Amino acid sequence: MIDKQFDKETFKKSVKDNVKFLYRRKLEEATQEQLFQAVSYTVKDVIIDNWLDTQNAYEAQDPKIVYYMSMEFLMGRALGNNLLNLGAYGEVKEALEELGIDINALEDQEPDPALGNGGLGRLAACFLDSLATLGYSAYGCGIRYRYGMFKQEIRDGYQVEVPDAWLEEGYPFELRRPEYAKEVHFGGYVRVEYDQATGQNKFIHEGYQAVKAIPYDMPIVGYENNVVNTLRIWDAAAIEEFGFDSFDKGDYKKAVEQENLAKDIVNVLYPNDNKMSGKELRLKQQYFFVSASIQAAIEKYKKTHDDIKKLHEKVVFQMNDTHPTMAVAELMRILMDQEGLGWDDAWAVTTKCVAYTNHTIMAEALEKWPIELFSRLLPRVYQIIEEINRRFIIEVQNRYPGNYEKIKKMAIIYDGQVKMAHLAIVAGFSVNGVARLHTEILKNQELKDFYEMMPEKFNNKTNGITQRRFLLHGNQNLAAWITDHIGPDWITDLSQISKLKVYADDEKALQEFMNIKFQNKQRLAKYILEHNGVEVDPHSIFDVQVKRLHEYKRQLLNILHVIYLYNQIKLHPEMEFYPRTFIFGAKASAAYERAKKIIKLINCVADVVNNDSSINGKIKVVFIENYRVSNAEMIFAAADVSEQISTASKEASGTGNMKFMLNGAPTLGTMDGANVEIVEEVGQENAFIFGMSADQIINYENHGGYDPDFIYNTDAEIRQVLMQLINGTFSSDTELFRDIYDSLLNTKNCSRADQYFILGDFRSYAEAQKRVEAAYKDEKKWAKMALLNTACSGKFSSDRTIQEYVDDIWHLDKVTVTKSSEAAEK
Ligand code: B1H
Repeated sequence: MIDKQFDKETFKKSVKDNVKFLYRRKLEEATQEQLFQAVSYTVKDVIIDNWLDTQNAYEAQDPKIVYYMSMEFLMGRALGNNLLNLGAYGEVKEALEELGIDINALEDQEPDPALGNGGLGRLAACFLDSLATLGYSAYGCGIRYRYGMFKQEIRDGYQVEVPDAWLEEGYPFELRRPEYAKEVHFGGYVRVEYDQATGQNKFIHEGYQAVKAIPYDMPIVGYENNVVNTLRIWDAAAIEEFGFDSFDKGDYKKAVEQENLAKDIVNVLYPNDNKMSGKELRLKQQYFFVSASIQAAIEKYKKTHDDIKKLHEKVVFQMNDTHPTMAVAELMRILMDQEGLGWDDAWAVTTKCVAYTNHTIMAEALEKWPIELFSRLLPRVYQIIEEINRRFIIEVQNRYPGNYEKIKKMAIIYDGQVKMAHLAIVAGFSVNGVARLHTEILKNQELKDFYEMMPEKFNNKTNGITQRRFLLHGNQNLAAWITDHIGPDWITDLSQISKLKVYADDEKALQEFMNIKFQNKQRLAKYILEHNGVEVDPHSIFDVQVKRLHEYKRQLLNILHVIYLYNQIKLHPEMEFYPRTFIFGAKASAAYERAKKIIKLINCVADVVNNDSSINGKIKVVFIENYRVSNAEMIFAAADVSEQISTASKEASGTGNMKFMLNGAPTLGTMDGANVEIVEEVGQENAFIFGMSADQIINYENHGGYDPDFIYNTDAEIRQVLMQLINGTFSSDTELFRDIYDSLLNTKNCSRADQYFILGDFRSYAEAQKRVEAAYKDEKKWAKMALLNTACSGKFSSDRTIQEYVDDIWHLDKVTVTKSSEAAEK
């Protein structure tokens, strides 16, 4: 697949030329940053040829297009991934070596484009990779935040947020497309005018503020198939350049306002995971990218099609959670106010074009907007939502005559609020959850009323991850070993990885498999030494929990258990204990005080445990600073144990769980989210499952009866651990962790003591951890278990997930792209 542009000599020359043209320097004088830029531009050149070829193929074949609408795309670095997908990584690595450049160091120069928080944003990125690799025409639609997810620094054990200025040096893998700019309107009012000619009312939006949306395109390279799709993210600019023009007209104030509005909209990603922030600016962000994206989609459709009533035959909008749900009303607005359709025709098209994915049942994440704010910012869009709501309520009344409870529970607008999920369900032709258990909870609990009324809309799409980033790129040694044993087909068809099962009892193979794990552990140990100054033993069990910090994910359960083990070892120095390294990585939302306290607690425990010579280094605790996509790749590759310990029913799917499994780390987890399906694939005996079930948790939540105080009072060892939070063991300030302590008990008479059942699951977790230790001591047994996790991970490729979306929801056409250079040769 290596094409001519990657002829080594041509490549080397191009890099040298780029260094010269961009920086007026010789190769030997260039900084690492300059080399990164020069190499990236060379790579981009090649990509652009494929991009054009893809465009031509799409124009010729006119496939249906999916627009994946998402506030977040957590892309991670592009250089290495693009090279791999181009099939040029090996060649380029060699070429760079010949120039005296280390490709790893070069990759490390790239800032992580971190336009997302966690799972939801990373899922969007994996989906784009799979769509391109499977040859489907797709656009990612999002926002070009000037500042992405903050960088996390740990100072004195506390999280400090540092702005992520990822665009500072210029990002080489983006293309500004001012020719596709769109206008987006905010505020103002709607004037109704009777149109004599049609006998219909016209709705005219006036007195608004306008912002210009300018798209930047990022190439999404498919794996060795010449396909390059597009992630289109929007920047904002003032419509009128601030200048003499407006100054002379006395419009100075307006010009400044427009300038500021534009600057603010795309300034920064909201750093909340699983929590809605009810800020006006967030609503602006949502409408800004939704409106621009839909305008662009319709413009593109109209270039080659003349019947707007058939839009749904060529276009589908997938709404990544409710954040882009304005798409429903915006599409209606454009179809009616600009394309001249009546309500019924517009509704018929819209409801065949939009589909909705739900990613969470956490109450605090459900989007509800005050109607005051909504109608003021988006008067026409609000008007349309009111009409959708009015018509929907009539439907509910017809279906359930006299049942006002139903209206109360199902209305889109109720209690002065717009409920975005209700709008998405009413207008969407598909509503999907992200793992089987999650979809069942949606159907039977959270969205029960909607499921009863429109069961045909509901379906499950269990999440997946791209094996190309999280194995082929992140764990290159294992990838090579797998290819040696079963061939390379797993790269584009992960179900093939089950062929590894024949090696489950092959001692040589198991030994090699574990040797690779050991090398990856050494690599991580080196990183930890460099970044944390802590020496960890790669022979110890690497027990890893990396994910956003949230109480429902229960990092607190993990660290309380570490304290418990520490106490045990101190009390029984002679007891057998296999050395463990507990590795954490997590960002807490900047305003989430308790989450930040838990980070501090982990670091305080680390300080005490790591420096207590009496335990002979049996336990080490490490908090990896600034967990992000680039270091995640290395961490998954090095993990022995995958901690997936959320309170059952709370984690919709999880995707980190799949990345660990792919890299041969058994799951220590609850029966939550996709863990359920992981266990189904790998077998109970190759996972460590503990804790209450989702049913039990939901039952407690609905009927009460859970009493953490009883556990505290009757279990002395748990009580000791909790006491240590407030008795100076981990901080001389005995008040420091008081809030955490209080959150677990009824001391403050709080109604939801231990909301996440940490004490309730503690003993079960400790027992599961004992099983982990016993299993790990049996080297052969463990190796087999680890290998089987990799071998059984086939289901969890995002290629499988995307194919299901295509078959059941999107109905896209597969496209093949031939290189124009190859075509010309023929
Ligand atoms: C997930 C979010 C989320 N679910 C609101 N919901 C946000 C909600 O900024 N906000 O307002 C941001 C993110 N994120 C995650 O989605 C789930 O917790 C995971 O379980 C799931 O694997 C992931 C992808 O489906």
